[in-house]
Amino acid sequence: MSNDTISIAVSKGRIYKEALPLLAHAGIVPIDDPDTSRKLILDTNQPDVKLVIIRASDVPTFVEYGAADMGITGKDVLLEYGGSELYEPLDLQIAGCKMMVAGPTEPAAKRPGRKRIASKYVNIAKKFYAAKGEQVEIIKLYGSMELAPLVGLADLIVDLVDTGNTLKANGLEPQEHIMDISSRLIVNKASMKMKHARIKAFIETMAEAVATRGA
Ligand code: PRT
Ligand code: MG
Repeated sequence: MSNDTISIAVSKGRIYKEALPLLAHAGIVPIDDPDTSRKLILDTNQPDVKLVIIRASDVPTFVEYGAADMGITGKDVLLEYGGSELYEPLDLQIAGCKMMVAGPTEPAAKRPGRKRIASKYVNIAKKFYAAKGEQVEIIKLYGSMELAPLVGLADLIVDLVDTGNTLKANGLEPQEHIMDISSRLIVNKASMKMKHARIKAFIETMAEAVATRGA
């Protein structure tokens, strides 16, 4: 992105919706609506601030490579991404949920061999079971994790849980709490240097918005 523009990468959906009031507090109001517009770069009321609309899991990549100066994404995505070439200055305390192990309410007969865990979050799952010293087989899925125990693909899943309704509807229940998840503000390292005053001011007003909201 050009030097006189500040760009913020954000996924549409719940993170975008919950970030809007915080951005508004920082004086940033998008002009286009990502639900009705096909634009991937949204103009805002501030001519030099743009929102880049991308998949949640692509946000760290865009920010690390400087395709966006900053980004807003879930801690789950950041942990799974793994790279350390990003600043993570602020917990925005939005899009909250829990990373959990879940399994059938009525477990099927035990299969021989290692426990199988299906997840989109293979790195988080690996780390969790390694820390427990438990040898498991992790199976990578890209969605509909809840299905895996129902069809005998896996014994358990590692997934995000909010209300627990999705688990319940599929005969599953939460079993172990891995960690709390919320969305974070991330910043490209070069942008932090080159656009320091503006980014610092932005982080400060966003921090203020988070504090005000929590009060
Ligand atoms: O495009 P893609 O599908 O990859 O992204 P997305 O549509 O999932 O993005 P979006 O906007 O939904 O944001 C995803 C981010 O929101 C995650 O990375 C988390 O940081 C955060 N978040 C918070 C959640 C949830 N809560 C959540 N409940 N992401 C997903 N869920 C899923 C959950 O896994 C379950 O399948 O929503 C379903 C409903 O949850 P229950 O427990 O309320 O039934
Ligand atoms: Mg989704």
